[in-house]
Amino acid sequence: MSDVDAQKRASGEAAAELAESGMVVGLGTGSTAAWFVKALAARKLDVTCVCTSVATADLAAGLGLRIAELGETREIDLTVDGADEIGPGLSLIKGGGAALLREKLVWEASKRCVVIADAAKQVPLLGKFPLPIEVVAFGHKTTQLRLCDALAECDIGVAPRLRMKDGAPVLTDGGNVIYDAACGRIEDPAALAAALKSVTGVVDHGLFLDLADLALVGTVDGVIRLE
Ligand code: ABF
Repeated sequence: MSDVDAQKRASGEAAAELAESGMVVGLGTGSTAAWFVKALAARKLDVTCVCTSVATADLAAGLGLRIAELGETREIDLTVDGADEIGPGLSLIKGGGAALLREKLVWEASKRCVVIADAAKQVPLLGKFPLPIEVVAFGHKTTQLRLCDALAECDIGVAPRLRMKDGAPVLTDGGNVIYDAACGRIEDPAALAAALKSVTGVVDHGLFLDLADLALVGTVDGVIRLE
């Protein structure tokens, strides 16, 4: 197992210790979240899980976890999920796994959100990881033009690129497309978030601001807590 995988595993397993029987637990998406799901299942707790993607739902069901749809349970007690970048104030970039919309919906419905990651995800300033932006598929090329204008208004002079796989646009679980904006440096995440959400055709974006309550980061010296 690589150092990065070991760090992801350690952070996921540490997060699994936060769960208790009787809880409603939100399950994130990605390889780090998968370690959490496996560790949670191994604890054989009496929990009900709400999943942030079809992929996570498949993993959780295969491990025997009870699954419910978002909104069909009482409030979510604890959501644990990965991230692509962890910046100042636990500001995050998420969406590398194309699950940002369902992730954000589950996070917004949770009492407590814990982000898990390997050490490389922690950055002094958000933006090196291209910012995922979820866009309605209908007329998305026209939306991309308006996205360029919105980014320019935030002094980010880049053109977001349509995420492709095997020669076709990547579609999210919700049937939308993803544009990735290689911002480089995001000096004012809140301003950028507001500008992106004002663009007709944009469903949401990968800036998770003021949503994480705790980060558990796997490092060479063990798991550190960031609050
Ligand atoms: C998911 O986890 C995504 O939002 C994010 O892009 C991804 C990180 O993937 P990994 O844990 O595999 O590095 O929540």
